Amino acid sequence: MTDKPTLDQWAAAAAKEVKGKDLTWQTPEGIAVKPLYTADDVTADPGLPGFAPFTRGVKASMYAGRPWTIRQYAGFSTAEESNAFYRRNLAAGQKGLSVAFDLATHRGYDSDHPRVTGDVGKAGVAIDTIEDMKILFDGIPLDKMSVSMTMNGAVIPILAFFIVAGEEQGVERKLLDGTIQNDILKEFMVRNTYIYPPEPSMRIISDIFGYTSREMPKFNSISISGYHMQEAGATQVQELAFTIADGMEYVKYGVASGLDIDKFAGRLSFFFAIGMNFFMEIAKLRAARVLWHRAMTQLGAKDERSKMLRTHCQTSGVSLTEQDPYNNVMRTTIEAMAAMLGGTQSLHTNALDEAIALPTDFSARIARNTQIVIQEETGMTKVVDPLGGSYYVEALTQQLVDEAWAIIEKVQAEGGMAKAVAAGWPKAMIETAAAARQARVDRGDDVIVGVNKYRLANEDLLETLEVDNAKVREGQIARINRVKAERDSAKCEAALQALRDGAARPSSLDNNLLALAVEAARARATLGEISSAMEESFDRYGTQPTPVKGVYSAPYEGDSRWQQVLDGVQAVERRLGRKPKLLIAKMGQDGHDRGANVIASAFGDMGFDVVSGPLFQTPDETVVLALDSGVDVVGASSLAAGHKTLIPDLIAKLREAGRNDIKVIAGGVIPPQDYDFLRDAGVQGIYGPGSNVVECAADVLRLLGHNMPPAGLEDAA
Ligand code: MLC
Ligand code: 5AD
Repeated sequence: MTDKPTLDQWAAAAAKEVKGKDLTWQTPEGIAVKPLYTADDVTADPGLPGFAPFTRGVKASMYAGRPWTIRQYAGFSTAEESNAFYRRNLAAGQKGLSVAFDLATHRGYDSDHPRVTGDVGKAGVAIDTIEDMKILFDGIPLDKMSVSMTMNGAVIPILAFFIVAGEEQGVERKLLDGTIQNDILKEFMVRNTYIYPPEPSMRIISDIFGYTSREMPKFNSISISGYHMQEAGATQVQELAFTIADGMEYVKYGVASGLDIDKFAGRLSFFFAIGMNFFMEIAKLRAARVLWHRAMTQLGAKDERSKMLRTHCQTSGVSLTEQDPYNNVMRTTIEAMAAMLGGTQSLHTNALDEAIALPTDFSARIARNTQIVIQEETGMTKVVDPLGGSYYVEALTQQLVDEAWAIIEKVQAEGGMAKAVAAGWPKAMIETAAAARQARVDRGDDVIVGVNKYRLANEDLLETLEVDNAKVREGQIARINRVKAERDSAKCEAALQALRDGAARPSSLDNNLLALAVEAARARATLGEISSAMEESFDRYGTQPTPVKGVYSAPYEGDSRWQQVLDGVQAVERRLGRKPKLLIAKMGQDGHDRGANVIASAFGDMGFDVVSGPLFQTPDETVVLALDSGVDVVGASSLAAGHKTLIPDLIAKLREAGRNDIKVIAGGVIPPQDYDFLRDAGVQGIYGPGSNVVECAADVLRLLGHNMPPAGLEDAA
């Protein structure tokens, strides 16, 4: 009988095969993944599903008993169109609803507000009054269908409309089933659809916890979201740590507002992104459950349901590509499998046209069927936590718990997440990770098929969804006017006045903002009116971007193309007698700022003088900033489909000011079908997802009259 081989013998055999090459993989979160895991790496017993700390899942039978909810996030144009889309999807096998609102709604503006002309109906559905909300759920019984609503800024009017829509359908509040995102801390960190400053925003959340725990026992009062952190560039450890720390902060605020922890904590839910690092994502969901159980035990919860982390997941948008978009179907399938192997309760799978536009019926069908095929054809749901006991997955789970807990402890030591967010270091950590990732992709160190490797010479145009935003806006304005004409204005004004007074006074059992807004919704107050009533006391919040320095440039040291661009910038600088100056402009209510921040960081590192414009500007405000700052180029970053309205408007206004010499370029999620339209309007460079930032800079130098050689000729140059 031969002896069992030892680990040393294995190591020697492997080293021989690869001639001594180090096979350890350093992941972006700084975890050293070894090429082999054995029983020696497993330090913790994962226990059993349905039992604390829920490593293996929150239900004993998991998907063998009931599969996760296929919950596709959707919304565009009007309530009528979105309602019809929902009904088609439900008939085709979707199980739960998830509403995407347009950015005007998110930011508390009615569709007739002058700041939102480019945004109405674009990235989601426009909702101005209870009448819109009723149409949105027409024929969809709110006591039978669970509905998620992604709303954070204008959370009070939207939840009030939802409650009153249920009421007017004949559904009692206690039967309303669903989830409201209501997670403001991550808005301040990464998603940016806040309205009010942090303090009153946290009060709103406690008021919602209070109201829903008393009145809506089946409703999940928050969806504590890491998703947007990963989309903004966070590593999995950062996503995990900041999300759990956000959850702890909300619990502390709820308790401080006088609520019993076990009365509301059972209805807190979570939301994570699932990207392409397959096993890391599976381990992340398992680690999240362990961490939440630990955190809630520490915070004094007694009921096991308060310590049970239930989560929705969405496959990663940022991992998908504009180039060769059918590859996105495979990516999404892999990510969906990671979500299910990690034990999610609910899942959205992205459509293949993610990097270009909102889903069409066709792309939404493939996305939905990705989940249906996994559930109904593969047998994968039959066994609970099938990866439980995998040496690698168990070891990685434990490692993620340890790494994330270290960050959570740092947050706690500094007084909690609200303070950390105000201090800004979590955001800076995420932006650093984002800039580092962009550099790895641009240099080809991280492979993206079809983008920096195996790129197609010619791409076919994909048919995409287009929303006629002017038409939607007209229709919405007509409906707002009708509602205002038909309502009892004295009653509506009294309800709004009560809300104003309520916002001016501290929260209490009988001064609850949601309860007051429900009255205003019944009286047909608009979303904008309800938001403004609170804004009078709370004020509107804004921030200034602060791009990180030296992160993008670090891996480029000694790179000849990089040097060529630096030389180009200096040549232009000598000619102008100052550095070339670029304004990064964010116009409209689009708060997606990962791209803008990464560009600002990278261009800064290359020697450009970069002005990072604030979020939510109008074209007029952008022109003023461009002129006051004396810029040579304006780069408009657009990810929410406002580009066809806002960028031409910007160019027209620059021309009116007599400044045709200022070059305008555009970047972000812009369908290639729109390129000619934008070029005709005067845009001189368009950079979609997957653009190499160093080459964008080379282009800008050409625009500024520098004779920049094409890439690949640096040795000859
Ligand atoms: C589940 N159930 C079981 C079971 N599995 N019962 C017996 N045996 C089993 N095996 C029960 C549950 O206990 C529950 O009942 C009921 O079935 C429903 O299951 P669930 O697991 O709670 O699922 P669901 O209702 O879908 O709720 C999932 C959730 C919720 C808790 C994660 O918060 C949710 O749906 N979130 C979705 C969030 C979302 O879609 N966000 C979109 C963001 S997009 P009971 O009675 O116990 O409740 C975005 C993009 C952007 O943010 O930026 O714009
Ligand atoms: N419809 C469908 N999906 C949407 N997303 C955002 N808005 C919509 C919408 N209106 C998805 C995208 C994006 C993520 C935040 O949510 O996948 O990456």
